[in-house]
Amino acid sequence: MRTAIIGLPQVGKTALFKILTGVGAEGRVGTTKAQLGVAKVPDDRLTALAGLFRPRKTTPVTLEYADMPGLSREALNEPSYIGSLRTVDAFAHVLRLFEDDTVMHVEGTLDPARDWAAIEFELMLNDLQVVENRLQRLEKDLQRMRDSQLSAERDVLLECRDCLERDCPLRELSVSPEQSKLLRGFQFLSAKPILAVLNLGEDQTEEMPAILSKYDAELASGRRGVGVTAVCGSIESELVELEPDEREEYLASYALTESGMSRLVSATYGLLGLISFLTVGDRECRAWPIRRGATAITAAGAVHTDFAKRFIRAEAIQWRALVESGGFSEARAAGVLRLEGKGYLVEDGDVLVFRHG
Ligand SMILES: Nc1nc2c(ncn2[C@@H]2O[C@H](COP(=O)(O)OP(=O)(O)OP(=O)(O)O)[C@@H](O)[C@H]2O)c(=O)[nH]1
Ligand SMILES: [Mg+2]
Repeated sequence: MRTAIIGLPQVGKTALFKILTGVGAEGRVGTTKAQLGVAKVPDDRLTALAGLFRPRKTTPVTLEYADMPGLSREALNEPSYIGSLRTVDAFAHVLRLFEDDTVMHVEGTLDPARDWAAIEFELMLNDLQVVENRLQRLEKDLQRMRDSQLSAERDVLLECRDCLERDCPLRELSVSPEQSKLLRGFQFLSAKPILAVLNLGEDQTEEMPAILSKYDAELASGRRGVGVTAVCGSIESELVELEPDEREEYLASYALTESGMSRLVSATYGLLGLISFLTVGDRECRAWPIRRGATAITAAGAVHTDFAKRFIRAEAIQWRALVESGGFSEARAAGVLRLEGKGYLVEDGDVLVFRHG
């Protein structure tokens, strides 16, 4: 799962990318290629389970992030830039709220709502071009022959065009599962889930809750596929230099509780429609990503293809019940360990043991 960090020039994308992934990004000025790195998805449940099982290894879920150069109309005309945007699963759109006289904002003034709209506009404009090109071809083809598949495609593309012309991103368009299949190959930019990342100055942390709710109402409320989170890049970059036990104190001095990076990654995860199940043992405790609504057999296949092929049953228990019981045999004795079949809908935080032939 890959998320592209996008936004106008000089809003703090690369700074956030470095903190998120620990990957340096020197010497990439002027390139339109994305830099890739991975971030761990923070998971207290995994920590608690590792406390119980004392495994040699603890493996969290990781998400891939791509640091993109500042998004401009020119960049959007660059095929390699567009290509790297099309293939991602989601966007994290960095919006600048921090003041810094040494690095001017491209527009001269700070206005996150304006910047948000500017990028949304570029995404939609690009999609509209793709839609119109395809529609032209389709009309020609449909004049020559009748084809129900092609006319279904034309119908849904007309709906897309209508939506875009109303200034409405494609993530808000309701389509049937069949239509959604027809659209998948286009990898429309405005159809991807997007997280607004408000990058605050150090002096704004006390107002963070108020700023968050303001932009949540303005950008995300009532909209599908949009999330809002706030970070403070400069505090976060200090934070990664500190020992874990010093972090809490440092955050508290800014009236903050949880690291903004943890919130950012968790928010991306939710927006991607992912939940985690866990596997445990004295060798490894591990969190696994899976689509919300996936079944036990899909979970088994994520761990090992053989587990899915020779699936018999899954033992399932919520992580907290397992921790509170103190182990599998205790949980089994207490009757809180369940036996589930292939079609069981995995829940976030389930610990699963696969029985296979
Ligand atoms: N005060 C402050 N400065 C920041 C913050 N984040 C980034 N900066 C500064 O802003 C400038 C731009 O940061 P980058 O992370 O390179 O921004 P970018 O969005 O990647 O820029 P482009 O890739 O050129 O579009 C740098 O000088 C950073 O030091 C922040 O949270 N607070
Ligand atoms: Mg950058």
